Amino acid sequence: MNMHEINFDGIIGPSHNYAGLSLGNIASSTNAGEISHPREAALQGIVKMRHNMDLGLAQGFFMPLDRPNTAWLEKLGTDIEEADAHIRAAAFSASSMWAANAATISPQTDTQDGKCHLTVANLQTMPHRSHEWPGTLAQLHLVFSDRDIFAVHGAVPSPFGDEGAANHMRLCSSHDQPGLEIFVYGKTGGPFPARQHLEASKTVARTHGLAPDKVIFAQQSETAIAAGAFHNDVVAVANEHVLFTHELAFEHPQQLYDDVAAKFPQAEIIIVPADQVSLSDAIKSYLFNAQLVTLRDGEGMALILPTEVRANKAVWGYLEDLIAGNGSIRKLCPVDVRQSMANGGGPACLRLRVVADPATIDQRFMATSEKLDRIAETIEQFWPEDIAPDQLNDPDLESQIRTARTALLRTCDLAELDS
Ligand code: SUG
Repeated sequence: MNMHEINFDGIIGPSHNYAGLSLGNIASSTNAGEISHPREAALQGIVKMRHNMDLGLAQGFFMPLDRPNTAWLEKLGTDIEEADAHIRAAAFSASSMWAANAATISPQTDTQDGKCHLTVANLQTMPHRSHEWPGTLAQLHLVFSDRDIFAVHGAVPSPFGDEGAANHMRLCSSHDQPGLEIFVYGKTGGPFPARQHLEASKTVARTHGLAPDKVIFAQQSETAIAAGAFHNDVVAVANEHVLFTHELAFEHPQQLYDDVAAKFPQAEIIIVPADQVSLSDAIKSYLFNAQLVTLRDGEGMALILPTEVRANKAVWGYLEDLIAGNGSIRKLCPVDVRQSMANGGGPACLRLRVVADPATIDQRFMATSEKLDRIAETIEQFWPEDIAPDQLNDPDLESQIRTARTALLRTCDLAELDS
């Protein structure tokens, strides 16, 4: 087996719009009602994938889900024309682009049965995300169809909210070695909901067959959720032996650091102090929603960051000092994902990490430069240029969105996902 960390990016769907659906997600609320640019958004996502491939990283992708979700509206006893505006917007949401919320993954080195386990996230806290999982699950079954290697699980039952890998970190000496899995849950978040429930995290850890001494459950700080860290990956990120975190990310930080040191002594814990980067600056810039990746040939690690970090003096200053030091993080790579960022999704939100042998994946979901060219051409040709929120009841827009997705499925030889 030739194990690698593969980043699967959610291709940004043709219905990408700003409807302000995510309470507790500051960017989503701030940009509610703005005109979105789905074509530009999706192309930004493609450029990010190319960038990461150029760094030598293995890259996959997921198809956007079929939107608007009329089957969901039907279950609610309504349809696109009749639905209340917020329900209509929820049916149109392109939120499956944020693949970090698709599932939680435990690589084969961590599990009792030696398979790579994946649990699709129920995303039940937010109505617009609660209807993603059946479509996502269908796709996971296709991507990871080899039953000898992968075990794909259905969603954790209600009422336990599960938001997938956005609240899960893994520390290991290298990706193909056994890891320590950290599940981060919330209890309260001031005025905002705690989306990841402890019972959901425990369910995933049990279902994946993780050894108790290789698991930590850590509570997200109420202060961080109340400040807009609706997922832990807005305030912390891990890769191999590095945990990079804001000082105020966890409710009991010292306990977490002690647990990590006890269970994984090689850990390099980088704590960003609030007096250097305030929680508010961290959340506005999305500093921690970076992809922390291992570079080839012993060049250390890089942070693939949203370009917004450069505009924030405190954050950029901190980062420049960080890479000048002698820690593992040596390189900063800003990428432009502004269209996604305006809905609270940075570079790390757009990807799901899976440690596996790329040869065991359905190759239709693996990126090549030439395939990304064809996907970009399809996006250029079919994706709406812009969407204003009051356009969502326009039948022409609906049909353009469906035609666009169908065209992409054909481009990727995935017509079987057309429902
Ligand atoms: O769930 N935004 C997403 C952003 C998800 C970011 N993912 C991670 N942090 N991993 C969310 O809040 C906004 C949709 C809208 O407002 O229309 C939205 O769903």
